Amino acid sequence: MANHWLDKLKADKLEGRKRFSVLLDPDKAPKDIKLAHWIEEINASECSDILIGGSFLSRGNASKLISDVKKHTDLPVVIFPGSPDQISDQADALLFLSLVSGRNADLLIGRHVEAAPRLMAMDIETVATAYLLVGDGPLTSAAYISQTLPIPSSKPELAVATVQAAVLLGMKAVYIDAGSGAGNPIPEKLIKAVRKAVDVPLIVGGGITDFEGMELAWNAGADLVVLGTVLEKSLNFNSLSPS
Ligand code: 1GP
Repeated sequence: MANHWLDKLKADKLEGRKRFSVLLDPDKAPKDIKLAHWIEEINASECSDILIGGSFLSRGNASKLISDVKKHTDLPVVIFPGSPDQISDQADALLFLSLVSGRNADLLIGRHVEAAPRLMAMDIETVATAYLLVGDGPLTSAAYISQTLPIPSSKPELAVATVQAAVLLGMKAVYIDAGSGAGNPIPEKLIKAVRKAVDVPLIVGGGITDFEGMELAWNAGADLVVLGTVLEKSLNFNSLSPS
């Protein structure tokens, strides 16, 4: 399977074209007409990608949401899977996440073994992605559900060693996440340190709520910034444009 999505991300990285993605959580995304309206708004914005997934789904159906979203947009739809049941061949790409900040074997390689036969049989681009949870604030859903400790945000050297190991293992992208709705986004210093350490596309998310936050992450070295909670609360792109 060709690496269309990753190649585009790399090309934009080289050209310095910064991207941002909306993250749709299947538990919280609207349905039917309201979803169509949302996607229209997203299409009309500067948003470059739509990520779909969640670390904990109580009722949402990721596959259905992916098919519904694809009906209304030409933007790349990328799966950000919390579990193998969020895989769908309707998406353009899937972040094949390994939670390298943690020591939960199931999330380092176990779920991947369960998912691999289905992924190999599908026509979907999979992007081996080093996924790091970072933060010291209140426990996030991602940290709780994964039963892992995040990397302390004041320890960029731990994040650096982790992404270096991941790249040596062959991972093609890095996603540093403060967790959905985090009180504090990833600190600039840590993003800069990771950016300096490895040359693969860098995705940053968690707790970013406005254009200043996006700009700070981009300027520190993020290639793709992810926003979920702020847009779930109100799908308003005004605060996400330069003032
Ligand atoms: C969470 O990085 C994403 O995994 C987005 O976080 O919901 O805080 O924007 P927010």
